[in-house]
Amino acid sequence: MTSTSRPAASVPVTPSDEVADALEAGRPVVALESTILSHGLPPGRNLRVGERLEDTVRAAGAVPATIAVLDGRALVGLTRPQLERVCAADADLDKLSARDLGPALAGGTSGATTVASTSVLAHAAGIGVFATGGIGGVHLPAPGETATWDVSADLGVLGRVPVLVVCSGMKSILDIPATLEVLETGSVPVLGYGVDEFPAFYLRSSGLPVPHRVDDPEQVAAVVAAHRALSPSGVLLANPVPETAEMDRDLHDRLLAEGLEKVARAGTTGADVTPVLLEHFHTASNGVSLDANEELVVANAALAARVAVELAR
Ligand code: PSU
Ligand code: MN
Repeated sequence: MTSTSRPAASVPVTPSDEVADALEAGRPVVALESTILSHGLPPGRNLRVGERLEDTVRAAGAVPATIAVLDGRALVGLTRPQLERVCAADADLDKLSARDLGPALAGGTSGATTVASTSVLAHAAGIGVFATGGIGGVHLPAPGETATWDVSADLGVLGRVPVLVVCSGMKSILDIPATLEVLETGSVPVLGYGVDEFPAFYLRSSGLPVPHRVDDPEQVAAVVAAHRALSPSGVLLANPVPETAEMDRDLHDRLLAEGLEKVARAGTTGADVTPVLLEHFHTASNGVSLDANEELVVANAALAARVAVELAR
């Protein structure tokens, strides 16, 4: 079974014809998110990456379904003009988390979907596998604080929506140990792909042990199938950034310290924190972090497609 369950006719998602046909026939489908394109990558580059992700999924034998909300419609599988609209320099799309979907659909507005909202819409459409770059998590406390309430909705959704999310860990701009604890609380299995240490987005390792190691797509599919038979939560598959694209650790640590200072100085909070930090990395590293981001998300799309193919057997 590749899909989690077929949506009822009343579910307000609009699959493209290609995605609807694939789901109907039980062929593998991989969901892709749009926030990484609209808020995580610069215009121009984002469209090329969006296309490359879709091509990568196809090359591995699955159908890509990039998800976004346009004019109040939750689109599952974008046409080329729709993808261009999401990636346009003047798109000015909202960043829609899961709680924002109802207001956006009812109000006829447009927005890009995060890991949380993409997971919800993928599941509603009957898609069980989703590839992204890095999930959101528990943010680091502001200077002088000891804790934060800024915990990404991505974590709560993983705890209640049965979608396999393939990522390169959580962004290294987060409190990784705290995020792993919250995933445990949510009963989300965390799998390391070919590694014993949990990856950290731009870096291959966070230094923290991964709870379970898997080494091939067949093994991932077996774990997902067994988990789904027992539990309603999602599964997190962490695939480290390819070695050739990993960032230098010293450069990474310097940019992270600078970025956090910038966020604190500007008083940036909530949904704006992640895009501001990513943008700082991309400009201050002269694109080194952009290359890492592109290569890791492409690798995740390829792996997600291979797992979706296995699950559809
Ligand atoms: N992966 C990337 N770039 C991104 C994101 C993921 O490589 O921009 C997005 C995802 O949509 C994720 C969001 O859900 O960042 C997390 O935002 P927040 O920390 O505000 O929850
Ligand atoms: Mn947040």
